[in-house]
Amino acid sequence: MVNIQLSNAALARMSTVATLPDYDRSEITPGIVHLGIGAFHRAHQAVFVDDCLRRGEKGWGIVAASMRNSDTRDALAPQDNLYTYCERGGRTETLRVVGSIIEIVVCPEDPQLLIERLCDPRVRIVTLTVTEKGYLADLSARSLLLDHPDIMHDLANDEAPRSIHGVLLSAIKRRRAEGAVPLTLVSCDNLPSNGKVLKALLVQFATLKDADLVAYIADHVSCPCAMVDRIVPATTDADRTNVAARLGVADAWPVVAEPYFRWVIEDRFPHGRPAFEVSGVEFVADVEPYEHMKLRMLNGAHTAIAAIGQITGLATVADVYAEPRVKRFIDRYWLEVEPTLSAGVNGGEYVSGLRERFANPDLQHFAVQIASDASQKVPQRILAPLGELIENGKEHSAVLMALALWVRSCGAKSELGEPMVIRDPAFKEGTPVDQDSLSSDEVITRFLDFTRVFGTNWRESPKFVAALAAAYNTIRTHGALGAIDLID
Ligand code: CS2
Repeated sequence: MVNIQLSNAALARMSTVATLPDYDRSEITPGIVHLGIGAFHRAHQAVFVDDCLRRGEKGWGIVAASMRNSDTRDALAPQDNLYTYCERGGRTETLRVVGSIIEIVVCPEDPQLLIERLCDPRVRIVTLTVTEKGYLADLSARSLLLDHPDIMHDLANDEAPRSIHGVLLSAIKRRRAEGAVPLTLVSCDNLPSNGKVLKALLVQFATLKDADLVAYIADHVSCPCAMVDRIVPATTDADRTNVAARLGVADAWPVVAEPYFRWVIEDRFPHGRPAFEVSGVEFVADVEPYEHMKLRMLNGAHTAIAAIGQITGLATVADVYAEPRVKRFIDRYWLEVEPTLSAGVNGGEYVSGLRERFANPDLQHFAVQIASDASQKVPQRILAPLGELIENGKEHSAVLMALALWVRSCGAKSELGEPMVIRDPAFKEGTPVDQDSLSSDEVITRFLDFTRVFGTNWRESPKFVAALAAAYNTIRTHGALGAIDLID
């Protein structure tokens, strides 16, 4: 049992098993505000910022914000916001204590403090990982959910914004009045054209709340698109125990990730940025080809694997992917999707990497985690390539099957007869379908009425409706593994 806790003071006494911050943390000043401090940020962007601080770029400390609850702040504040980044793959594990987060604020507790931090003239960049649902938007229509309580609240009130849009608009307005440089906003969420989407939503929000800011945002607030790639499973208690045993100090919330990473960003930072390229971050003129490849190949396959895990009771990606029928199916899936990728990216090379990454047995990446909020992931991951394949008359049985698997994974029970755990509030509100009491055709008809996923076009195609119902029916009849095995 380890009873010393990670902190600045503890660093001096720690063993050399981990790489420790080799810079004076008291000299670091804020340059970035991050919205959405989850494990992903701490295993990706915060590590690259830590690299910059190690190289002496002291002006890029991160003030991180939670947009929802205080869990991360409560865990990390007693440890001076230090935490362990644990890189796991190929039977090796390296530990690194990351010092780049200098403060954590909790928006619902004190939104004005967050706005204060965003208005610090030294801050020039805001990064975001608030997940798909954090944009409070119908993403296919690139339009705000105007009936969402947080949007309604933020449109009507100035004092205590709840949404990213309310918070950002308040900060943009105040910075402009105070003469601070405009912020550069970098969405690091898994959305196609994430920077463009963020900007369009902010402009829409400003049009409704403060029309005076519309032109300013359009002309001065840069929102580069970014593609982020690293698999970061949720931390488990076993991870905490393991990290504490190796470090010799307790860490309330370490993060675990695979060695692979990629961060491709459009280089539009008019007011400066850290020299991330030294750490291997790629700056390009157009992110779209990379983001298409990643969303469609990695995330699409992830969503299919997660659905199979949910249906069959296989717990982790590695468990599901160890099943030869799944490997074959996912290979087929990638083969079908590849023609939808832009020229200039190497889909084949990416796929070879994915085979290894999905098989990584050291990552406990649970299907239920990836399946969460699936209704907000399916459109960009599966429906987008499926639509293009159908339109171009290309083979798409595996992609269609992935969609049917998602539908089946929203049923009440798994194939083991256990209640399905569905963490997808938007889906639950939108489509209360009792699959067991309906025919396959009826289930699909009901699903296709869920327009936030499907829009209105898919249900208009009788051929597609029948094909999806047939794929879904195969899963009902033969089970998930049996159904994917039937694809020739
Ligand atoms: C996953 C992603 O949970 C999910 O939806 O597909 O978090 C995935 O692990 C990352 O995008 C990998 O970069």
